[in-house]
Amino acid sequence: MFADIIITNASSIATCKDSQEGAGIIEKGYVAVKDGIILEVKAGSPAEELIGSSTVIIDAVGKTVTPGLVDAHTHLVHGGSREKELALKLKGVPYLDILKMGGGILSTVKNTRSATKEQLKAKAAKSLKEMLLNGTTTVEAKSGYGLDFDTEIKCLEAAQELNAEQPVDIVSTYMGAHAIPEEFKGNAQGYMNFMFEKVMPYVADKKLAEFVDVFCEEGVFSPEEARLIMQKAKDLGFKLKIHADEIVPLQGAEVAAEMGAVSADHLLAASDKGIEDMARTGVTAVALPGTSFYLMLGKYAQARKMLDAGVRVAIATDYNPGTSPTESLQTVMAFACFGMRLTPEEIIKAMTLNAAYAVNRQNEIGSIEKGKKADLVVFDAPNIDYVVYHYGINHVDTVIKNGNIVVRNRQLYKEEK
Ligand code: IZC
Ligand code: ZN
Repeated sequence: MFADIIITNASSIATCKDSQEGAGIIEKGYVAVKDGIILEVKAGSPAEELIGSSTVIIDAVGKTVTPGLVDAHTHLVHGGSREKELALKLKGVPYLDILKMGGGILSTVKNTRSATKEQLKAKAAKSLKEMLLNGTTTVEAKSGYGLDFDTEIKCLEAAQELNAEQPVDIVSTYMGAHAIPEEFKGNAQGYMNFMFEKVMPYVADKKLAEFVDVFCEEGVFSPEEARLIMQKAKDLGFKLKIHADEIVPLQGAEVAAEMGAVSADHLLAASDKGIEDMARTGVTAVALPGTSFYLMLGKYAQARKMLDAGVRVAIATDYNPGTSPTESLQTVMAFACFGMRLTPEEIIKAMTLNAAYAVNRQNEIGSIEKGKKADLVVFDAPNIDYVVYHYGINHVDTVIKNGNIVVRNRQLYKEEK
């Protein structure tokens, strides 16, 4: 059988297979793709039978091949930006105080409500293009900057339409429980009833999201409220995520385990018991070290401790206008290494297979193995250590999505899906 595409002569291939130690590195090998699926990944050179007259050969001499990167936590669709809060942050005003003053998330809510769906799509499309050029082939995208019915639906529809219009796959999450809107100020129960009765059944019915996420934090949603929201989501058939123990320790990791969440995200203030509970119940931890850096928290999630406890750890950008304004997983690799002290092999696995677990796509994407989708990145770097070490720039040379070349020589190659 002829392959459609063969990436040959790769210096290094990080297969990121579950069964392998570290990132399952193959030195000097090739990857063959047929009909959008990975056909073979091996050391050495491809057999003659694989190469037909129409086979596209990509010479990866001196380069590193990895699975397409999976960004398992973003707030992709939103209006406006928050660079004006930088001055306040530098004066030492805490994130939760800016939110209390009606800034923070609530200022992005104003900008998102006043934007049209087309405007939101145009802004998000720019981010998706940036992501693709930086090696991201699947992205999780949360709503949560609308909070009212019309704007939440507008944002989820924008994500759904973008999913069909460009190459990056989007996994949608409804996050009405991101903040309590001004119109329900002091009435969390009223806002929850509104989500339960009006928004969540509609989102479920129209299949606008797979996941429901809750911001469990002091002054936002309490663990008791998070449980109620997660239970309602489960009853409607959604899978669960939770922003847990980001700033104040509230036993969010324990709530994630108890409710059967697919992932718990942030976890800077997670307790030892919470970490044990996550390991026991198979909750994937999503660490967001770019956010720790940007909030100047002076600490990171205890990713090493979680890994040692047997928790699957993913790493994502948390791309959002308030606490992590970057689309680049490569930028976040630096914080994961120099902040959380993870190795480059641990980091690439956390941004591929483990991230695929965090969005429930582990059977289709996240590793280079026969039968998985051909989502692949070729980095212009001799090994994965080099990508992390030479930080602050984009090393992506080529991206293959669903077996199609979408980035080549650092440029967009073909835009259709
Ligand atoms: O807009 O501040 N933590 N949500 C929860 C955020 C940060 C995003 C924001
Ligand atoms: Zn977030």
